[in-house]
Amino acid sequence: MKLSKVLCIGGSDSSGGAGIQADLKAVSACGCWGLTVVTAVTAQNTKGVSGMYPVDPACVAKQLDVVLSDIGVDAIKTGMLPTEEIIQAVVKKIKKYKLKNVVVDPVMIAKGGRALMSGKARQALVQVLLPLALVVTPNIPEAEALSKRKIKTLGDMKEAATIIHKAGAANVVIKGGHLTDHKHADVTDILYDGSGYCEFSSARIRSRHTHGTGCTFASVLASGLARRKSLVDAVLQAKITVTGAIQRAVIPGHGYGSVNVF
Ligand code: PXL
Repeated sequence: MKLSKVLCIGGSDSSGGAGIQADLKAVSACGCWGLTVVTAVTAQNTKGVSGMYPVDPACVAKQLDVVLSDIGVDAIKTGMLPTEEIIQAVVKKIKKYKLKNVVVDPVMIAKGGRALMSGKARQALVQVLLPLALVVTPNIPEAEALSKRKIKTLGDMKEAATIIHKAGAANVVIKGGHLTDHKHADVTDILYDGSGYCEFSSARIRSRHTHGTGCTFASVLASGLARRKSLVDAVLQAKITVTGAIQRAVIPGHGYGSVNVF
């Protein structure tokens, strides 16, 4: 069988729940081969992030060159990109190697509130990385930051998706888990492709043990694309997998638990 390869570009989470550790677990659960380019090392446990150390952009560029010149990839997923210089390095290599199936998870803030990206990096993400994305996967706070709009309802989510699409991403998935509009018992994620919306709903699971949901979602989505699923099928698979992973969450420490993809 052909090996489907997914390159995960992001930060290390020493607690094992999010970041490239979550990415590798998700990609492996999907039967794909995961490759990693580390952009930052975080020192964190289940109670929060206590240190954040960006990697030298030249080191990011070197990791990308060596894997892409030899191994090649079927899809890539970006997560934590802490600085503008690292984003520029990633963008340069996406262009150099003409990478397709680019999934951008616009990681901005950790669950405990710690910023994982500088203000300048946010701007660079919108200006130079979003235009290269096949799909971008913000949660509600990230979609609010990207669209500069408050999101309270499903209608607001749809409006924000059109704004983020206009900013350059070919397709936009907004995940509804953080929606405060608790009129609905369901969590609805939306996919907007520039012409229409697809809605993906599941029953809300009330849990605080959700560390790693965003990384897992985007990695399963990238794995689906690597395996040549349609975008709609890959998003559906991501939704189903993350919902199950929240139900099976593990609580390895004394704070928040993490999703469990296996
Ligand atoms: O879930 C976002 C995320 C991504 N990458 C790293 C993280 C986190 C959240 O804590 O630590 C490395």
